[in-house]
Amino acid sequence: MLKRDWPKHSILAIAIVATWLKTYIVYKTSFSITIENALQEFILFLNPLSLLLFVYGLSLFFKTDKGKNRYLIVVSLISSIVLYSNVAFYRFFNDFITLPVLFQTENFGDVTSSAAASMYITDIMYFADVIIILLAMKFVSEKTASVKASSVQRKAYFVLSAAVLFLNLGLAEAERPQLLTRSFDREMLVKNIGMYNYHIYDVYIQSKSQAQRVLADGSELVEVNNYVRSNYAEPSEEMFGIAEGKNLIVVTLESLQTFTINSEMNGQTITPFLNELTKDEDTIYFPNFYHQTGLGKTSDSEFLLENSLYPLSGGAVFFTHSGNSFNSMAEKVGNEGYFTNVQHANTKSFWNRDIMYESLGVDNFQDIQSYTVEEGQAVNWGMKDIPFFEQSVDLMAEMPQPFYNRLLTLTNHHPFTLDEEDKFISEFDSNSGTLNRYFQTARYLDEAVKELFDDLKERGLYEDSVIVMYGDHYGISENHNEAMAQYLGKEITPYESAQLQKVPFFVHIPGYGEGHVDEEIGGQIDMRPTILHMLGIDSSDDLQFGGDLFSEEHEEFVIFRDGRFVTEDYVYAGNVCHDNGTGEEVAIEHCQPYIEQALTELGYSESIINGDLLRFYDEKTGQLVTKD
Ligand code: GP9
Ligand code: MN
Repeated sequence: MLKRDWPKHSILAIAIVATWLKTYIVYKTSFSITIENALQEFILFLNPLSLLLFVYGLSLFFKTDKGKNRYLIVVSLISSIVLYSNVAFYRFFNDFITLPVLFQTENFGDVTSSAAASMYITDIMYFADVIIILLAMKFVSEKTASVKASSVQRKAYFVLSAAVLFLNLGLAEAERPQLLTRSFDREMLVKNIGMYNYHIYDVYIQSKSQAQRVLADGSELVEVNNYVRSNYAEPSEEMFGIAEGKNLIVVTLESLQTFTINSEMNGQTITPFLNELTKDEDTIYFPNFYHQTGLGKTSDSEFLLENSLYPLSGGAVFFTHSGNSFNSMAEKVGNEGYFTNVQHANTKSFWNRDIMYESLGVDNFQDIQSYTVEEGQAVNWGMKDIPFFEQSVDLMAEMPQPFYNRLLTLTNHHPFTLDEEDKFISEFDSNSGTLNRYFQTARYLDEAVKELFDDLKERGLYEDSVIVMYGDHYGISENHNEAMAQYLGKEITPYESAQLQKVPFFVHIPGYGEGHVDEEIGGQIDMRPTILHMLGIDSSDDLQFGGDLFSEEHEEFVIFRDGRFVTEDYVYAGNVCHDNGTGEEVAIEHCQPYIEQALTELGYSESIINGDLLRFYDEKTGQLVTKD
């Protein structure tokens, strides 16, 4: 029946329609793209078309059927691979792929294996268009032997494809003004210009940032420097130098969010030890502290900690700019005679840490090679936190003092699996296994921290140290909103989502005696100045965007990496200005000045990184230097 004469270029038309519809179906089924109105839905539906028309259309230049068919198959395969890679990546990272991630050479193996864990045989459906095109080639015979289109036809065809592109861009511009110049949000890009165009845009942006480094000459720093100077917060007299000469131990609490602290799940306490700390006389606890990480997750939090710069909007800065000059906290305390070290029981190349730590001036990195993982001591991503802390403290006891040592935990990491003997509480009962298990791994992490404190005391390291602990980023993504809503007993609106980006921040100073809960609103960008000042190290000449949380002058304005922000009065999320407290929408004018400032600040930070501008800055004198 199919073997009758079909109109000319039927196969081309089938290919375009098949890939177009498939892409739209994949958008709807495999990503959580928020659609607010019919126009947005229409843009989403339309957006794959322009590029498909263009790229498939190039087949019109082929002289033979065979060449044309081969080309169509190759295009459909490549587009399917691009789309499917995004699906697999999204399942794990809740984000779309950006080019630098693909250059994550060694580490990419680990990340892909994590993404591979969420691949299924039924995923073959993501290649449905390739199959349809193959079938069409087998069963459809086109009317004329010669497939070559006349040049007039071709011209008309490409004018049509350009028209679709302009229609798409026009609608996108109407829907989201300045999308391409201002957007920090990949979802917004995919939603408006489509997955395929987004990747082209991404390639463009990444090449541009490479070019930026080459072209930068340091003059850009003048403006940034003025901005940073005018925002500098004088240290608090009481806290400056409070931990001078002490060892500095910074613990990264993997995926720990503030909603677990001082709360219960089905009558069970989630973090008993950390709860005690919030009331402890030697601890200052910050409940209004936010993570500011992007795609680089843990590594972004490390970047914020070390540099008080924002991580990048696209890709992990640990990968893309590990060759840059930095003025890290490690380097600074190192200059004060500290031995600097990082402990993390994972392969050294993960997040490109081995290379980046060199750039950050970390003296030594104890990776998985420094640990002995006995039978039963590994789960999920690797070594369990309890034996990790135990061995870490042994290693710490050998270090020259004073030291600045960071410990990166791992057990409370997606997919939050544990051995039976490490489950101290039972699972939650929502429809999300991820959230259900998260409470148990968070409880395990809490237990591990308790043992860390004990181990430090046993080893005589505790008294001479200050212990800082922070949650690195969310553990529960928006994919689990329904389950989170069940747990919190309220709907997860964009406002609530922003609140869920709170991560705990603890400053524990043995012998301090004036511990309290500090309600100051802050973020990870503030850690560096806060800590440096506690150690009695001046940071007034540093190019950093954060401020000392203990300072009277600290500004309560936390900018998320994606452009959302929180101030004392407002929360800007989902492009809406909310009252910080009730969550109710308020007039956008209230947020407007902060929207501008957030964009400026993120832009400055981005230009420092992209232009590798710190190579033009002499941190000892606070002066700009003109040559490389
Ligand atoms: C990996 C660990 C976890 O070494 O830091 O990384 P994450 O996925 O949380 O960024
Ligand atoms: Mn992490």
